[in-house]
Amino acid sequence: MDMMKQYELAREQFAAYGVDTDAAIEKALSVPVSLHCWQGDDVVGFENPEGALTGGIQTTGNYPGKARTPAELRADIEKVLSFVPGETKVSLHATYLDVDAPVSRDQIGPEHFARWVEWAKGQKIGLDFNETFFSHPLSGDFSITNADPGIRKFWIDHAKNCRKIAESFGKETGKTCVTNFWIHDGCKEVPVDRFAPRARLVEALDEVFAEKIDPKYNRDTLESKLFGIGSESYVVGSHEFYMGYCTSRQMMATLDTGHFHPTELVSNKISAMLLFLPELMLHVSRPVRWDSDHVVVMDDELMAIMQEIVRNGIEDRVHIGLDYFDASINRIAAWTVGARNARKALLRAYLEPVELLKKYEIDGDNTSVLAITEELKSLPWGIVWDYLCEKTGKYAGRTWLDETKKYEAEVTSKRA
Ligand code: RNT
Ligand code: ZN
Repeated sequence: MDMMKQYELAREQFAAYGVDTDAAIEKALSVPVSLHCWQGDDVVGFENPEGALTGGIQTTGNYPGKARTPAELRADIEKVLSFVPGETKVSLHATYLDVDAPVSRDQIGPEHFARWVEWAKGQKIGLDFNETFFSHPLSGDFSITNADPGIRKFWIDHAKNCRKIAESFGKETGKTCVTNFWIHDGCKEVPVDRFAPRARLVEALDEVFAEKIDPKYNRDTLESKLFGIGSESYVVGSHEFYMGYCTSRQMMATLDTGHFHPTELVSNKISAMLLFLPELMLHVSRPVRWDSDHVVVMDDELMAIMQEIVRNGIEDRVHIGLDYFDASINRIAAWTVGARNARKALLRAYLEPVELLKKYEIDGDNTSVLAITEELKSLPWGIVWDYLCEKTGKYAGRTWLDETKKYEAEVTSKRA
């Protein structure tokens, strides 16, 4: 049966629940999803390609073919973009600067990202940004919260410069940049003084954010973490720390799905936090037993997160970004699987009869809520997804994988 016929049958099945599949497709395509540049080269960046990854994060695997230069990374991202439907942004880290001679992190500016901006304009996509506090000689256990004022100043300058870069991204691309601060600072054992580094973090952040930047161009967000490798006992920027900081400063906070106790769910934090914060950023990842950053799959938590956004109509207040890094499989495929899953989960969320379910719930008809939500799980949403991909020219079904294998044979496998 051809796809159009299949789609028409699927459309009827959803219509029986009062769901308009065409409208769902349009909405699912319109929500921005930010593609993280660091899946392409195992979070190495171009500042020091020989340098070790520090800060308590780790990639495992040595699948051949990672990008070695900004040009290679851009080519790989273009490949991924050709497989991923809908409004997509690209998220850069400060260490992904594109320069001919080394630049110190406290000296970086918009000019060091000019080639990325030109490229983004050509692709008609927006850019997001991340400060890089890890993988640097001055970033051991404590970077911006270091007791040494000189080290603190270095990172404060880095952060201030990054905000100017982010502002330029917003101005140049015409799409608001979201700048994420993830500060790994912490330690293996419980420190005698837990207060002082946290007090220094407040002071440093206040200095970094003292300069107001038009939110049309850049918005800053702060990412908490429970623990990392080597910072098992104490992380300065914990969830409670940023909850307090962001609430008192009315700033955005980032929730990474891997940064909490294994039984805590980010999907259940969104509504609670948005009653006190203006906006949230999500780092959609997949923790396997710990913050392992596995490729995002279509699991219950991914669905629950997208349902929270769609059921509550908070698309404008929640920024969706991907954050994982798998070096054990083809990196283009890793990127594509996760990015397509995020979009697919959004589509599935838009295919729910939300008003109907809310009405059952308010009427106390929990029987219908359970029965209908379970029935919805086996409706032919996969056909609607294939149709969405076909309609946008982004490869229905597994066809993108054949293209990825071709690109591997012709391009990535030839990289030393
Ligand atoms: C680390 C954080 C952070 C990083 C990226 C590379 O635990 O999740 O977001 O993954 O900045
Ligand atoms: Zn993250």
